[in-house]
Amino acid sequence: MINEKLEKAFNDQINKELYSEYLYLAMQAYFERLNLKGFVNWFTVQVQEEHAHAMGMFDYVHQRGGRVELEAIEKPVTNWTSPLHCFEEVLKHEEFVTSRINALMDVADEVKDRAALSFLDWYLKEQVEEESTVGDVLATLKLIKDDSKALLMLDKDLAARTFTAPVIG
Ligand code: OFO
Repeated sequence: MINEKLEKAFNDQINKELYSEYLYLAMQAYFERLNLKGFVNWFTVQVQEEHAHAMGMFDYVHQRGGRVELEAIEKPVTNWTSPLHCFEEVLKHEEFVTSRINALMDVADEVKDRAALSFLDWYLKEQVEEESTVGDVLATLKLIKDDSKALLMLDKDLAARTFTAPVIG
């Protein structure tokens, strides 16, 4: 049976993962408005990944005999001044999520729940990967500046991203 304090921390993180899904859906809509279909594809995959992250925790809380309490999802920002600005915000958001996963692990540590710590290791590794992937796109966007041809080339690259359902835990 999961400790009550840890159950609450998991529920908070489920909300953050669902917010991530919602934020990236808003970004997907932004790139639809710019007609950059490769970016749209990149965010479509990102949205699916965030949903999988939320559901991984949703299933885990149940598996541990806990109760999932869904809270309201915050309204995301819906506009950005440029693709570069948007990706700066993606990186900031992923860094925030990393800090939340760390905080969740601190609670698991505090209540000495080693099984939860081992489960959350996957999320920690995923955050390292996500920050690195987003950092790469951001670095390219910084090089591109106002070169629309280069932006279209990046758009083409991002069109290749595909979703593979993660095996969590
Ligand atoms: Fe859920 O990993 Fe990004 O936010």
